[in-house]
Formats: sequence, C-alpha cells, structure tokens
Amino acid sequence: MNYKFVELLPEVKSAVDAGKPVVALESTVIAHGLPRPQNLDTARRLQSVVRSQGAIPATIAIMDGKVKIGLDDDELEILANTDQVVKVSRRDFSNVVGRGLTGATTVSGTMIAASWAGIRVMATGGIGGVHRGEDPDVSADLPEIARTSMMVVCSGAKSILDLSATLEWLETHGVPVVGYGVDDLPAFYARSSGLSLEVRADTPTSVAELWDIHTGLGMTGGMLVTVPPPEKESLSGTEIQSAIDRAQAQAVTDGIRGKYVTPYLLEKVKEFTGGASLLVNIALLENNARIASMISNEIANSST
Ligand code: PSU
Ligand code: MN
Repeated sequence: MNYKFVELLPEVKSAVDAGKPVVALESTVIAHGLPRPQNLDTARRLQSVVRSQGAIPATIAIMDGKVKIGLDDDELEILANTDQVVKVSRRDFSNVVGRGLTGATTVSGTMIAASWAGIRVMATGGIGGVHRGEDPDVSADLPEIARTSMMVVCSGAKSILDLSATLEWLETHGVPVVGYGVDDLPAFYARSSGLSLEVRADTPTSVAELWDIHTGLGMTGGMLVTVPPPEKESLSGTEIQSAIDRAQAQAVTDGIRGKYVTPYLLEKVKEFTGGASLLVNIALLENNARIASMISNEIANSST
C-alpha cells in the first residue's frame, strides 16, 4: 500500500504503534445511512462513546481523493453535510482517489483501510448481505469479511435482507459468526431473526479469546460479532416486517438498483415506521461502538 494515497490521523497512528485499543468506524452510515442532522450528531457521539471506553476512534473516509484513517470534526461535518459523497466499497477506491473525490466507506471499504493501519476491530450498525428477491444482489461487505482480518461488531444484517441466505453465505466462506449474549442472529431493528447461531460469547473477554484463537490458527478472514439492539428501542419482528415489505415493493416500482437499494430501503423503512427505525438505528450504533471498544481493550490487553 502506497502512503501517497493514505493519511493516518496522528492520534490514531500513535495509538496503533503503542498497541493501544483503536476502533474503526464506517462513514457510509453518516453520509447515506442517517438523515441530517442526526447523522452528524451520531458520528460525533460514536467517537465519544469509543473514547469513554478508553479507546481511540478512527472514522474512515476519502476526503478529496485522500484515504483518511481517523477524521477530525471538520471532516465529519463535511461528510455529513455534503451532497456529492460517493459510497465506497472495494471496487471504488481507485476511481474516487484518482478523481480526487470525497467518499464515505461502507463496512467493506472501512475494513480495507482500517487493516492497512493495523486496526483489528471495527463497529457498525448492520452489515450488507444477500438481498431478497429475484436479482442476485450480494453486498461487497460479505466477501470482504471473508478475506480481511478484522473483527466486525454489528447488529447482524439489516432485516431488509435475506438473513438466512446471508448466514449461509458466511458459512460457505468460513466466517465465524458470534452472538454477543444471544443464541440467535440479531435482525438489526429486532433482537432476534429466529436463526440460531453456533457460537455465543457473553463478555468482551470471551470474544477477545475467540479472536486470539482465530488469528492464532492462522485464519486470514474476519469475524462477525453480532449484538442485539438495546431492548428499549428495539422493534418487534412483525412491526418491522410490514414496513420492510412495503419498502421493498416500492423499490421495485421505483426501479431502484445496485448500491442505491440499501439507502433507499432504509429511508422508506424510516418513513413507514414513523421514525421508530431511526431511533433503533442510532441506539444500536452507539451500543455496538461501546462493545467494540470493550473488546478492543481486551485484545490490546491480551497482546501486551
Ligand atoms: N447499516 C445502516 N446504515 C447504513 C449501512 C448499514 O444502518 O448506511 C451501510 C453500511 O455502510 C454497509 C452498507 O456496509 O450499508 C452496505 O451497502 P450495500 O448493501 O450496497 O453493500
Ligand atoms: Mn449491492
């Protein structure tokens, strides 16, 4: 990797060099996943949640063609309030860097840049997955988790996706999926998808132990740690399902395709749940950032 294209925030660099806990945060959720002004508030909140656990946040994005590992407050503001931010997954890096554009990284984009910097843990809301319906749309997040060594802390995959097919995909490609304090895969807005997982860990220490064994065995890919959304804000499976079904039908009618599908569905689901989905989204993002920080503390401790 050529550092000509990449810039590490000094605080992030010194934390990584010193073996201190660092948690990477994605930026697509800021630019495309949440509405204004909650997007900027949440981006700031996530950074302070990570700090409150004694870890260093590294929000990742591409600013004017430079891949930034760690964003300052001005940069967060630009991402949150600019209209022309490109959504960046693996395939988009060369184009966005080459044309000097500004891009927000998805889970896959974030994993790539974070791993360049030696960061091992990232937090997000939900990962992309296998979409429902006829079109075989599979998120670039999945192959990235299979190939890049990174712990991804999330609330499972969004229930706008085919969760069963997503879990199958992860199994085929050898990605361990851990339920954090739960036996079932969380469904992002709802605490359970009804799909059971083989692995459960109840504490940050036990997640860190699993990670230690995973890497110790020479496994090259990532690990998915799935945390249910906080009880208070979570929605029931049926409540969210009807909103999703409506959103899905609308997306087909409106001819939405490719990378525009996820942001479109999120926006429609918010509308159809009267904003309740937004509250869960923000609550779980914060919760996941907190748990990722605790895990990254454990990983940092165990390697010193
Ligand atoms: N979860 C959210 N909001 C989001 C996303 C996830 O609550 O905006 C983003 C993440 O960045 C994830 C991406 O990596 O959606 C997946 O997009 P796609 O399905 O196009 O791969
Ligand atoms: Mn897609």
